[in-house]
Amino acid sequence: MRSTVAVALLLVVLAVVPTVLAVTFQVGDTGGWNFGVNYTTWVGGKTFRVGDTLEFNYGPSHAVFVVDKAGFDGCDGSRATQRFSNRDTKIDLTRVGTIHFLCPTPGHCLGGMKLAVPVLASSPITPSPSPSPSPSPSSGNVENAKNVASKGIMSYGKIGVAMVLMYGVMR
Ligand SMILES: *[C@@H]1O[C@H](CO)[C@@H](O)[C@H](O)[C@H]1NC(C)=O
Ligand SMILES: [Cu+2]
Repeated sequence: MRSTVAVALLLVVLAVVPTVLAVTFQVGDTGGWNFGVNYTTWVGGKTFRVGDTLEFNYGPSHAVFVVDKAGFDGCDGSRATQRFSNRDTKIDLTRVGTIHFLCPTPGHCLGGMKLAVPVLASSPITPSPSPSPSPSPSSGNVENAKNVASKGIMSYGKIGVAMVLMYGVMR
């Protein structure tokens, strides 16, 4: 009986820990995947890592194509490797490197519906110590620090939920 509880607790911990630092980004924030959002600006200051997810929300006049850099630069979706039009598209970031997207509706990519997301390696479980102050800290560093901080808060939240679950199991 006790060992069953112990195994259950272990499974909860194993299920929670790997996802502690994973983040789902709403592409375009409240603007979604749409006209009128500058996706270069949206990407700026964010840190994307393997294990994170991009969520595209959009209306029926749009779609999401995954293209290579040439397709991105030329707004050419004809050689897309993935095509989605389900209005709520979740893309798991599984590889380091830049992943490119565009909307294939005529004129939309040229109008700005294109997105290039630089993906870094997955973050370690424990956040690395903040870099020592350099003579001219860039605003990028500040943004990164904020990102790490919010991920840290998120992980505490999930650990808190796990502890509440464990408490329920143990009672
Ligand atoms: C988006 O904003 C960047 C600056 O952050 C600017 O260089 C670029 O021209 C803008 N793109 C569009 C389509 O307005
Ligand atoms: Cu579109």
